[in-house]
Amino acid sequence: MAKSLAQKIIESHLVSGETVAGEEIAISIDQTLTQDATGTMAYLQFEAMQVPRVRTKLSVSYVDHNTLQTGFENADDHAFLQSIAARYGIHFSRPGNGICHQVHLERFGVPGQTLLGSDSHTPTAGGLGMIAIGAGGLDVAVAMAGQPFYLTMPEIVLVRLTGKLGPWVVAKDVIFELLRRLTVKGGTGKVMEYDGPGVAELSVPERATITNMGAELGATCSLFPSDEVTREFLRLQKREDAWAALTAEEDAEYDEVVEIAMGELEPMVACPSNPDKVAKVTEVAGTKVVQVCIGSCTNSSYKDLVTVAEMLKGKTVHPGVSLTISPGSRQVFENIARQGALADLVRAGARILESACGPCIGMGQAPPTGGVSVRSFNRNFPGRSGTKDDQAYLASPEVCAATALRGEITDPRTLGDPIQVRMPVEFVVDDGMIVPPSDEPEMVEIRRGPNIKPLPLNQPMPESMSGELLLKLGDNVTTDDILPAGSKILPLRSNIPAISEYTFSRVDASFFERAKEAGMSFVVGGGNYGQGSSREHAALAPMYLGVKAVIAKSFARIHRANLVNFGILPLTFASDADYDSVQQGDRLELPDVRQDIEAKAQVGVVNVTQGKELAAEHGLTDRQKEIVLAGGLLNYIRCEPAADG
Ligand code: MIC
Ligand code: SF4
Repeated sequence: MAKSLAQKIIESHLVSGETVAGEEIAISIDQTLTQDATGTMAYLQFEAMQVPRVRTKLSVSYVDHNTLQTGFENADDHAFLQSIAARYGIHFSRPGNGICHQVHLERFGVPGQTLLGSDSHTPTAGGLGMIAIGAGGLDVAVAMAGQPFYLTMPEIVLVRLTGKLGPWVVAKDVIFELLRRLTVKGGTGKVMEYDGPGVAELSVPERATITNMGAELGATCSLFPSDEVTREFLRLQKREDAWAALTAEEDAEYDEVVEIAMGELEPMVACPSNPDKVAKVTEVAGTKVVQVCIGSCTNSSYKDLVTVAEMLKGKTVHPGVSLTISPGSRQVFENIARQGALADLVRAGARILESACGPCIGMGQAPPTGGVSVRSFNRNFPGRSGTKDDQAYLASPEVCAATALRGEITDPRTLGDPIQVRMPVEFVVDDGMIVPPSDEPEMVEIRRGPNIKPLPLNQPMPESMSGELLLKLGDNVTTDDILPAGSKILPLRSNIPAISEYTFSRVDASFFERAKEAGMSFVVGGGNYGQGSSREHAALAPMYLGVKAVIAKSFARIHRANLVNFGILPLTFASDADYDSVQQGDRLELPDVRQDIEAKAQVGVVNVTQGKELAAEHGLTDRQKEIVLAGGLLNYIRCEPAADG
C-alpha cells in the first residue's frame, strides 16, 4: 500500500505498536520544545527523573508567555529556566526572542523529524514537514529523558488543496474553511496531511498558519510536504542543509479525503467565542470594533506584518480602535524594522508590543467591557482576552488591518487591489538571543526563586472512591475554563498550591472552596472536554484539590493524556442519557474502581443520591491502566527499571 507522508515519518520513528488507526504506538522524538508557562513544571519533572543531560537531538526552552514582569514571579521562572537549560543541554531562547512556534520554524525545525512540545500549537512546525505534536509538560520531560512518546495512531486525512487563493483571501481562510466544515472536534484522532497542486502556492509561514490552527480542529498534528518552497524558506534562514524533499508516495491511501478549492474561498472570521463559529466577513461587516490585535504564533510572520504595514501606510488607525502589533520573533521584528515597515506601523498609530504571546493569552491589552476585539490569533474562548464578557473575533491580518482603518469589521476586498509583498533576497538572521547549553554543566547552579514550589504527587488509586459531583458542565469545556491564564494567574504556573485556587474560577467561583471541603470529588463534562491548550495545570490543580475522576461524553486528546499522567481517571459516559441522569451535587461511588480498571472495559459508578447505577468506559490501554493505578506517570516511572545511559 502506498504511504502517506505522515505514515512514512511515523514509521521511521516507530518504537512499538502497529501503525493501525486506533492502536497505541510509541515513537522516538528527535526534538522537544517547551515554553515558560508549561516549562517550569516540565523541568521540575525532568529533574525528578535524574537524567544528567537531555537525550534528544535538540531541545529548546523558550520564554514567550510570561513576559509581563509585574512581580518577581516571572523573572524568577526565567532565571530557573535559563539555569536548567545550561545544566541539562538545552538551548535557551531568551525573553524577547519571540514566540516559540515562530522561532522554532525559523531556526530549528527539520523536515522529516519528530518534535514534541509542551504547547498545543507545536504542530505549527508541520509547515516544514515535521511530525510535530503538542503534549503535556510531563510527556515532554519523558521525551527529553530519551523515552518514546506514546499516542493513539491517528487516522490520516488528506486535505487536497487545488486552485489559487483569490484577491485578499489568505492561508487563514483555508483553515477557517476546515473549521467551518469539521468543527473544533473534527480533527480528533486525526493527522491532517496537506497535498495537491494548491500546496505550491503557499509559503512556509502560510503553511504554518494552517498547521498551527490544526490544533483548533483537535487534530493530533498537521503537516505539509517538504518541497522547493520549503527549501527556499530554509535558504533564507541560512539553513538549507536541513532541507530534504519529502512527499507522500504516489497514490497513497488515506482514511479520509477533504478537498478545498482555494479559488472558491472568501475572507472569513471566527465569531465569538469559539474558533469554529466561522462566518464570511460579508456577513459580519459593519460590526463596530474597539480593538484590533495582530500577532501570535498563527499570524506574525514577516509577510503578515509587511502586508499590514503596506495597508496602513500613510493612514491612521480609526480613532475608536486600539491597534496592537506583536511581531512573532525578534527576526521578524528586526527585518520589518530594517525594511521600513515598522516605521509605517508606528506612524499609523499601532501600539508595538514585544515579540511574545501577549494579548493572545491575556497578558495585557484586555479589551474594554463588552467591546469587540478582532485578532489575528487562533483562539477566542470566552474571557481569554482578560475581559470577562469579551467579544473576540479571529481573522486574517488583512481583515484585521482593514478593520483597524475603518473601525468596523471590513472586507479587505473593498480596499482595492491586494498587497503584493516582495520577500527580501536575504533575511537578517541572528541567534544572539539563543543561549547554547553550558560546556561545564556541573558548574551551573540551578536558580530557584520563591515562586518555584515543589511538584505535588498523587497517591496510588484507592480500591474504591466516593465523593460529590462538584461540577457538571456542557460541551467544549476549554482548559481556559478549567484553569484560566492571563496576567494575574499565569505567573503562578510554578506554584500549584497557589494556582489551584483559580481552578474553574471563571465558571464557578465557589469551586475551590467546595473542592477543599469535599476532599474526594468528581467533575462531569460534555463532548470534547478539555479542548484547547496543553497546560497540564488543568489536570494538576484539580488533582491537588482531590478530583479523582472526570466523566465526560468525550475528551480532547492532550487533556485526556494529562489527566492520565496525573492519575485522574478519565471516564466516558456510555450514553447521552447517562450524562443527562447525573446532577451537580449528586454523591457518586466507584466501589470497585481498581478491580474494574484491571479487569473490565467499564467502571461501575453508583449514583447514591439518585439510587441509580451506570457503567462508564475507561478506554485505557494496558500502559495507561498502570499509570492511573500508580497515581500518575511520575509514580509509574519510579517503579520502572531506570533508563539506560
Ligand atoms: C495557549 O495558547 O492556550 C497556550 C497558553 O499557549 C497553551 C499553553 C499554556 O497554557 O501554557 C497551549 O496552547 O498549550
Ligand atoms: Fe502563545 Fe497564543 Fe500561540 Fe498560545 S496560541 S503559543 S498563547 S501566541
